[in-house]
Amino acid sequence: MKSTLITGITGQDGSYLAEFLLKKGYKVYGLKRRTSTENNENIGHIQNQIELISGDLNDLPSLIEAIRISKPDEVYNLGAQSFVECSWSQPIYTTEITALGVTNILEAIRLVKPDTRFYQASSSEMFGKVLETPQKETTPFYPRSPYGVAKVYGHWISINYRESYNMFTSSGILFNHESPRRGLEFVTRKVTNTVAKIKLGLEDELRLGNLYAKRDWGFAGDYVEAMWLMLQQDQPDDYVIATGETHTVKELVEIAFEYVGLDWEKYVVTDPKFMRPAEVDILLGNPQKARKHLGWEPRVSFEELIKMMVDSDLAKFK
Ligand code: NAP
Ligand code: G4F
Repeated sequence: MKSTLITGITGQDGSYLAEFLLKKGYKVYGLKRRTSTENNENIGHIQNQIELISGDLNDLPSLIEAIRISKPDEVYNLGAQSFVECSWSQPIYTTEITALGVTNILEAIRLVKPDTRFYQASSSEMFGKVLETPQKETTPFYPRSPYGVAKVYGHWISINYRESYNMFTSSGILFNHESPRRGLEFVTRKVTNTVAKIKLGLEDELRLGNLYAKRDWGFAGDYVEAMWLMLQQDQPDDYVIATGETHTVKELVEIAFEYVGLDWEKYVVTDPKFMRPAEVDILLGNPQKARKHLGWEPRVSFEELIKMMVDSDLAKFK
């Protein structure tokens, strides 16, 4: 039985990946930081099949202990301060977790079990003010937020451990991926959750920032399979994971409102509070390399994704 350690197991991707690896027959360990109130919403349904280890990406001894306990064949480093907007109000914390946290977990692996295969959750946010469209593995980075800068560090330190210590480290440069388990602060879930509330008479407006930003949005359930595939290859490498389609926030809003039979223009209010100091205007990924080498394809379309999320939020409030 293969053993795996997932950091960020309580998050959106961590929960889908844990489900995926359990089905593959893995022994699944999850690193979980201490919180004063329970936040096991995403993993409650599998909690008796996984083992949680208390630790924090900012605390090297706890990571060393987590590697000692789990003796992992594979580590998936999904833990991060992952909300871009928050990275301007908490830039140092974001750097400590999203950037230095990667070195901490790599050091723990190097010291305790250097033959562990390592996945780093890199991000399309690294492309930022894009220097080429569509973006691929060789597109230069131009991050536009403290989060994006931290992810560039995490990406390069993973490559550096591959080259310095011959460790098996692969990074997935994942474009935005969403699901009913997405945090409420991200734009897709904010929209689908508020649309459900408006439909049920629980809310009467949706306040948003930039409606013209474009993102390449896919389904998180599809994307965790790509993470696993990367660690099954003969050689470590980095891959863009995306759908190859881009849509504006406005299109997302239109689809969600139309699905419940409402006119979005009656409810959406633009609020400068949600505008960012520096925006990423367009992301569009080229997943050709993943298609060719991993045999990976996204399955859920943009429209299906939004409808799935609206349905889930409607069911929750009903
Ligand atoms: P998420 O839902 O925000 O989950 C983040 C996870 O990290 C949570 O489990 C969180 O724990 C944990 N975490 C935060 N700070 C930590 C710390 N100091 N020590 C240990 N764990 C900590 O994010 P996601 O959407 O699943 O994304 C997973 C990873 O992929 C992240 O690294 C993200 O930056 C990256 N990524 C995401 C996307 C996307 O579109 N979703 C795209 C590209 C890259 P709590 O539950 O305690 O907060
Ligand atoms: O949903 P978002 O907050 O996601 P963002 O900033 O693209 O970051 C996500 O994807 C990255 C991959 O590219 C990940 F690395 C990162 O961890 C995270 O998962 O915002 C998407 C777009 C932005 O352009 C934002 O300005 O939506 C725009 N937007 C417009 N109004 C809004 C809002 N975003 C949020 N969160 N809230 C709004 O009211």
